[in-house]
Amino acid sequence: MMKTEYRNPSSAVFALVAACAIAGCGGDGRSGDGNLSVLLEAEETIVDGIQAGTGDESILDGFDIEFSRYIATVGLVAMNQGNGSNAQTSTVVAVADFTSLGTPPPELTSFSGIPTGQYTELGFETPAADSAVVNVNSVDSSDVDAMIANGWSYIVEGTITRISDSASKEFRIEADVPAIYTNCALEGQEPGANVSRSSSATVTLHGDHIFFNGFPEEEGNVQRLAQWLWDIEDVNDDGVLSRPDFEAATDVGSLFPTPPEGVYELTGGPVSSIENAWDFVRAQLATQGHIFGEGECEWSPL
Ligand SMILES: [Ca+2]
Repeated sequence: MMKTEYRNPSSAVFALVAACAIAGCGGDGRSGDGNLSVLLEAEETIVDGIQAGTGDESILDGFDIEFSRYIATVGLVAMNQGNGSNAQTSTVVAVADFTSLGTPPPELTSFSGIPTGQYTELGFETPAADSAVVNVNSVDSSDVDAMIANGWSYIVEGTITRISDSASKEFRIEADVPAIYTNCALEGQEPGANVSRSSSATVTLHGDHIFFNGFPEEEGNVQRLAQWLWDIEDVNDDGVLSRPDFEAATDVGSLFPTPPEGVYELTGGPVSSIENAWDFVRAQLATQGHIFGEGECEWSPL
């Protein structure tokens, strides 16, 4: 990278600034041989759904979940090599339907000509989209326009099916979830991502947190339950469970029973006080950002 000989220092600085403008790098502007491609990935729960069963990652109370659309905005990747050194930021925000990202995984953004090494602090956001949003996999323009107009980070649509009688209900979650994820790290590896001459990192969205029984720092002991979604009433009688219905579901104690009756623990999440099912959904969506599949990130309060 940047092999051009410059006749004077000011033109070199200009070229570096221009390269950063194209590549989206920032911070102190130091250049190097490092190149990082940041890819988008969906957890298999988004693509394959979540099945009823007794397994560690099954829905334990007898419901199947399928997602027909799982559209999200992801971007504003930021990273540095510790204490802010060699900070790199990307202004790119992408919108993608995570049910159909395909292979190889699409690129969210890239950094070119940056210092190599371990970027120990790495994060990203699920911000409100604006007109500059990059449509990664042909999301319907009507959906993108609605996300921009309403400040939504997510359009999640799917079906919940009760195993006992095969009855089903449709749900559609259109939500503003401007979560900021920081200090992402995959257990067993150095935090963040390593940047070499040709390297990649993966931003992964999970699809099952709205069925978690709380807001655990680690997902190992979590239980997945869906009775609460089934119990929401279609108060506006339009045949789909959506925001007005979730907001009208205010009996938090029966939807998300705490011990000894139930297993929910609603404290410690991104929404300080969960007053209805909509608060619960937004809070859980704000914890779904990961790197490299299962790498956890710290999340901000909404
Ligand atoms: Ca409804």
